[in-house]
Amino acid sequence: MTEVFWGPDFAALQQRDPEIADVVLGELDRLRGGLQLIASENFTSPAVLAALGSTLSNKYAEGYPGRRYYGGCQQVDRAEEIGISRAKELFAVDGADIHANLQPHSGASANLAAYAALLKPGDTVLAMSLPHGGHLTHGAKVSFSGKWFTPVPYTVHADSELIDYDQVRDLALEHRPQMIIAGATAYPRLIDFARFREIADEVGAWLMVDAAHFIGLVAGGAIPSPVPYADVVTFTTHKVLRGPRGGMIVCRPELAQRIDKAVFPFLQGGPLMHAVAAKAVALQECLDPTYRDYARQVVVNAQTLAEGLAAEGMRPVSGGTDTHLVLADLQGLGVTGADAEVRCDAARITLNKNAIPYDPQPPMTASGIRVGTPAVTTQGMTATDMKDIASLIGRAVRDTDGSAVEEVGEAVAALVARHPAYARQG
Ligand code: DSN
Repeated sequence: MTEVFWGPDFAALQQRDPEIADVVLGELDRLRGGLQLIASENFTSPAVLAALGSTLSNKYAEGYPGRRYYGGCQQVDRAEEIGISRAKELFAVDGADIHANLQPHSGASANLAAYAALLKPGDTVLAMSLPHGGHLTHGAKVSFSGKWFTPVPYTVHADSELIDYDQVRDLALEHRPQMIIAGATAYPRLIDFARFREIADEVGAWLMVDAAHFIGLVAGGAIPSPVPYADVVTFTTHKVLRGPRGGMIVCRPELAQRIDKAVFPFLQGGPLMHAVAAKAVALQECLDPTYRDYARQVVVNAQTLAEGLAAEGMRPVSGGTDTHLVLADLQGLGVTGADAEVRCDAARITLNKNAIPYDPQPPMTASGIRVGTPAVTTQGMTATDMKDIASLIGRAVRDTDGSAVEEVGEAVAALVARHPAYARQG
């Protein structure tokens, strides 16, 4: 077997660049020493990290397997072919044929590629409003999606805080969008993809599902798949899916060429082949039956966390969650999302402030927090731990003078010590 000359002990990095080695180890300490509750983060496996840190990073491979603009692509072709075939196995529903593209560098790139494949500049896109849980690339004025296209935002219902499907239909009939997007970054509930398909068909629009947040739950069979309903499904690979940082697209086979050409050469040059290989590793991990248990536990944990936060006076938006994330309204405690984020951070609890629907505060202040269970579930935490976490968040958020920081921080340290992330070997 070929001898691998780099090791997992960072010896080469420490010798060559102690400053950056210190950053890498410092980040590992941060991950191990606190609670990681950012809903869009997770802990990738050592196998994924090994593929990421490999010499595949050196290879130029513009094009697709068997059709490259460079020689020497035999091995990277294998990586991409294996990854594509795993993606099809994982995401095809009832044996239906699908196409997969593993090259997008990120979720935003995947979304831009979907726009480029299906639309022309100026076309109208109906998508969820950013302050109601949508994404920058769903029509925000500061993004390509708002500058080069004509966005029409839909919202959640003021009472139920659920997507207002009647409003989506009304807006679709009024504006006749060329594309409708389902999917969000801060929406805790299941999305009715069949309803979106119906509305898209009624007005002759493409249906794109941005599944970045929940595709891992789909992969693990914990929630229904958008694949049978959407023309194109875009997603990131690093959230619940637990792969490397990056993007991916799954689409109907008829759209394969349009999607592939939009990713390369329209939008990107050389693919990141180390990342493509790492995506293939993550997809294989998702095909393992244990991943289904993981995905189910992520949801159970989020539901328990939502109940615990409610008991602490932090109202779960929409009354709870069906997924991996909870959006909690802190107005009842008189604490802003920004203050809560800072107070939790001081006590080693990492989460983010987040706008809630119809938020009276500006986004950098926000009235809510968003928490997710992908990372803590990877650490092996269960519902009992979620109750403790809710109580620790409650104490940190209410800690106006910093007097509880030490005690909460110590309780967090004790909790993560029982469920170590990236546990030391031996
Ligand atoms: N920024 C990501 C999130 O945290 O949800 C979405 O791209």
